[in-house]
Amino acid sequence: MGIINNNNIKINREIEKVNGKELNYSEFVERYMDKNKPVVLTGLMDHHWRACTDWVTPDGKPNLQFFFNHFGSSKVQVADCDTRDFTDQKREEMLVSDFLERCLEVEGSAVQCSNENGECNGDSVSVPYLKDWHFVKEYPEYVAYITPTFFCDDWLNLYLDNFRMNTHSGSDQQNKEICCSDYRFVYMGVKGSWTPLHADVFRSYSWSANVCGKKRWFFLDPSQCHLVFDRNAKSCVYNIFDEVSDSKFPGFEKAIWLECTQEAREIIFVPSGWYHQVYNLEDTISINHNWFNAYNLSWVWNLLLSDYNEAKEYIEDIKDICDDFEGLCQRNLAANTGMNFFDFFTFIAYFALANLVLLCYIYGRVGSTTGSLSRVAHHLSLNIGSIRKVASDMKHVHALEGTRDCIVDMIKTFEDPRFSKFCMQVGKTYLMIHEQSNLSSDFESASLVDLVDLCVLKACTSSQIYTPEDLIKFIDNTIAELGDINMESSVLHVA
Ligand SMILES: O=C(O)CCC(=O)C(=O)O
Repeated sequence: MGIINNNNIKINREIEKVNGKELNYSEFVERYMDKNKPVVLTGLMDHHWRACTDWVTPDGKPNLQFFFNHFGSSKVQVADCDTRDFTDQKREEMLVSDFLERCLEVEGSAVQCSNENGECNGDSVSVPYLKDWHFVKEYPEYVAYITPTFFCDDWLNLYLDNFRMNTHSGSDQQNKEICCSDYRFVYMGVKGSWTPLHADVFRSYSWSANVCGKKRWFFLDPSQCHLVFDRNAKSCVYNIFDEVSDSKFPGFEKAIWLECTQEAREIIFVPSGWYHQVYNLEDTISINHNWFNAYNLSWVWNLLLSDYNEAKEYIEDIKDICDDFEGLCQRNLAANTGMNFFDFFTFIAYFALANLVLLCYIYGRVGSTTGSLSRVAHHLSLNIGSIRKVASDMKHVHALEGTRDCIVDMIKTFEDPRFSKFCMQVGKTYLMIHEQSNLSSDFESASLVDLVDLCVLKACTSSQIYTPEDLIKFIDNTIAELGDINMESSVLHVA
């Protein structure tokens, strides 16, 4: 398709739409996740999603009464789509019941959206949009949906189900404020509600499933993202349908967008670093997860590094009068970005350890990594390779050199019941993804010693990891110890 000019933006083509039932896991990885390419998937939201029945009326609208009766007392964040607050919309905390009343008010008012760009006419009643509702955390017993297998290799949520982020960020109060319990959300918005232009938190992937309603998405390939920033590469266009100042955003007109309309029961995969703006064309409920894994881990590290440099530059003038300038930079990074270098390093160290434990398990169980578990072993090797590569990039960062805090103490970690549970969950996830769930009972055990001979791992290095070099050494020693395991070349030969 040629370039269409939609108001002031150029749209090149639509996002591919594929029947998810006709795609297997490795095809999804190869065509979309690894290539960092968006896709709309149909056929993955069957009737076994409780959300698709309980939350929707027979005529396909959000069942407001159901939410009122069952979840009315939940506290949620509601954006006022008409009011900008820096880079986001103004948000207010309120009860779900109050949000639902606002939705009814909007429905009863004269406000109607005149076109599919979400532009409204008539008297302005602010358009409410419930966002970022941690529904799974709040209602763990109510299983509203099953995460499709394509999106299960989710390190972010697996980690946060067992550990907290920001444990190195200062006071407890600050921890409470910053701490994000998970990145699994429900969104609910009336027709005309929308989300301004942004790229996702941590430059993670996201998937977004329409339980009911319809969304229109506009995407910008990461290679073009500089075009929506100002000359200083600091501030980003807020709404691509505003009059965008040519002198402030000189590249904007050159940007070429992709678009798509996502219908009810379709899921969109949003790759890392793609800026996007989204409109609800109808009253819509969606489920939305952010996640990352071996394929986009370097995006997360690169974002942290660039946000850190920016945070540091911002307070450079107080460097000489600040007792702990580096600590302040890290606290600011955690507050602004959601994690700092130490959170991230702890995160990757735990994942490295868990993946190595699981490789030892496979080796101990079947004596090699060929045979039925070979795809799982391949996946674990790929994970370790990706972590090693990122750790290798981290080596050069001054802020992480010679840190005096031990990031991971292996002995203590192996004894920590949270780590055992984490390993079991990671193990079960890969068995499920690679259709080996018949072995899942191995991961019902509460203790790691039932799973693997920890001596192999304990023998590999000193028990404490302080720096990226320590982590790399630990990985290399363990791989060497496991000897003839058929590891990915990426594990062994990363510079
Ligand atoms: O559905 C929306 O309004 C926004 C969702 C979004 O931006 C995302 O999934 O990253």
